[in-house]
Amino acid sequence: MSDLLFATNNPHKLREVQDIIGNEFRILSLKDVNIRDEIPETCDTLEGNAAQKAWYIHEKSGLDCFADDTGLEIDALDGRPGVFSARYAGEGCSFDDNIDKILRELSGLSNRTARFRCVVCLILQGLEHFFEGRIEGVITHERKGRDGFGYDPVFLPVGHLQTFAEMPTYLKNGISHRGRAVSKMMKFLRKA
Ligand code: ITT
Repeated sequence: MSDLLFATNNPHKLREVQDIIGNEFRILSLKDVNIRDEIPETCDTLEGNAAQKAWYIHEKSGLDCFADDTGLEIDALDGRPGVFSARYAGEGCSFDDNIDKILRELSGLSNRTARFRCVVCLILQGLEHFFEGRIEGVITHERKGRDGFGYDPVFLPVGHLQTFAEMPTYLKNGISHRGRAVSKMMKFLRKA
């Protein structure tokens, strides 16, 4: 089984990706390789940030690795929070602060369509490869469910009756932006 280092400081993402990949590869965390850095994320696109995170950790560790940058794009907010999803309500804000902010901005608006877009950048033998996954949905009027993380309690994927936070992880992973992007990466790795 090969090792692949996942360049993330988000433990929720790590758990999801370990579940998606199963035991085909062993996913190493930054803890496993003793890297405790705050990874720089200063680009204004998901692609740019995914590449920045992956190269930063590749250069530190010398290992094949990948990073994921994800944004929630809300149509009525011209695609915000998008690349600013993590700190939408300000530096040091919580998931709850971010949800409160989007619910406030959407209040009174009938168009609540949105999508999660996830870009994975894989550095394999010194070359970068990109994989994208997206899922369309709507932003609910209130939080529902306790699982997942981030904006999951207010994201209702199209064709489903449960928000991402109400679904068991395997169901979210089966249809999610991250599940789709990582599955594309796996397909590529099987052939590499
Ligand atoms: P790393 O950069 O260390 O991977 P991060 O949390 O900063 O962790 P992102 O910049 O990609 O990662 O994530 C932006 C934010 O988008 C994240 O903090 C969550 O609030 C939200 N988010 C990402 N994936 C999500 C998901 O699957 N469900 C709900 N919200 C998600």
